[in-house]
Amino acid sequence: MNETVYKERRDRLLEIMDEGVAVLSTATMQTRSNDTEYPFRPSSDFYYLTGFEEDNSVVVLCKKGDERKTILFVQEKVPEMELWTGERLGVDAAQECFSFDEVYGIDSFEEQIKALLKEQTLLYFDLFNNNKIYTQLKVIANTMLHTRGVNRSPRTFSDITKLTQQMRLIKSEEEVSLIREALVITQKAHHHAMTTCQVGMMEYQLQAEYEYTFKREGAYSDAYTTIIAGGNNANTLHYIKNDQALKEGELVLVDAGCEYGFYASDITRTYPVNGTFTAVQKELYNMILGVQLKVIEAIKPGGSKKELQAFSEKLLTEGMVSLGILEGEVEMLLEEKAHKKYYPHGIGHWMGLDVHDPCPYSDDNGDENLFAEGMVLTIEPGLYLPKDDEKIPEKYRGIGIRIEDDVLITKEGCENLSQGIAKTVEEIESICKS
Ligand SMILES: [Mn+2]
Repeated sequence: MNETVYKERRDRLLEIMDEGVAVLSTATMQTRSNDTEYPFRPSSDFYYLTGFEEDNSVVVLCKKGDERKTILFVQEKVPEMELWTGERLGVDAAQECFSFDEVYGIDSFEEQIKALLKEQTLLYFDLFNNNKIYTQLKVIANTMLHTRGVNRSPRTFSDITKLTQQMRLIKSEEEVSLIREALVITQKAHHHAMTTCQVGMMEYQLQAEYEYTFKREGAYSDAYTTIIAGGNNANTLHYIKNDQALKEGELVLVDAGCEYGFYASDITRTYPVNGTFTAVQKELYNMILGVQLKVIEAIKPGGSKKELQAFSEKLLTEGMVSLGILEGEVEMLLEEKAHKKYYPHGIGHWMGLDVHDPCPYSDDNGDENLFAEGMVLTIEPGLYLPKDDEKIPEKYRGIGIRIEDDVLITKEGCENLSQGIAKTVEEIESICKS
């Protein structure tokens, strides 16, 4: 994205924050074991405001009277270090390439921040993160508080992520294009895996087909750990062991999406291991698909996730009654929450820089955030029918099905961003057999 996009976001944040200093650190490198580390990924809020991808960096925004100042702290260039870990942009180039008022080496953070906090009483940072920068801030604020001669020092801490995550709720066109790019790759991965899937294959082998496509097509990585759940494993919602064999006559539930340009995609498809749905599987699958399509159709600006949740619960309960999975009056069953046993999760979630974008679902009064143009969410109804549940007809036991798409709220209604990914029984069977 163009650098001006990030500058505009910083300007917007400066506009909505109260007078004070805001500090956001990027993520820190995480140890995997001994001296090996996980690949680095910037923290989403930091990236959203800076577009800067290197670790060991911090952004500071200052607001005082009419004065505004933005500062980026970066890892300085150290040639001996670059031999091992690669070239860094460094202070001078960062000053040139990015439109911050000032850029400094990270080593001067403490000294600089002390000066900036003088005569300021409000300090914004990520209150719920234990990053060392934030710990350091609290120590500095405490020292200032107890220093004779300092009249004003920050004693009010406020959560910066409340503001950034509110901003992240509405996606710009550029952000939506990155999600579309991610979905192009995720579509290829699902279709490729459907053609590769066969009886006897291990779940991790099918996972490898997804990861292969993600990497081959230039995705940064998967946006979350891929779930490959054959047969009854689909009834464990966050099944990521992926170490069992895929069996004849069973379905496989795959929840997989790549991350592209740091934007997520999140798609679940459930398809037959051998390429052909049985009559029973088809019956259940089409019921859930019908629900998913109706829920998507109901999405429009002014609507809410709560409404969609209730709608999906009603439709799935009706479906379960018609198939004999639940017995009784739909209204009664809904009241007793009988459906929760087989549909225990939400209809969807915000998606963006994070697969579960941490944007608010309600405001400070507890009122729901109503849908508006530019919001992106997933729609993922599912039913999970454990193999040892004797309350349900035997033919359905051991089946778990979820169907998930990524949807953009538009001016008129919504656009299913992942509509190109095979979803009907006919489309899936045709790709599985090709
Ligand atoms: Mn999801």
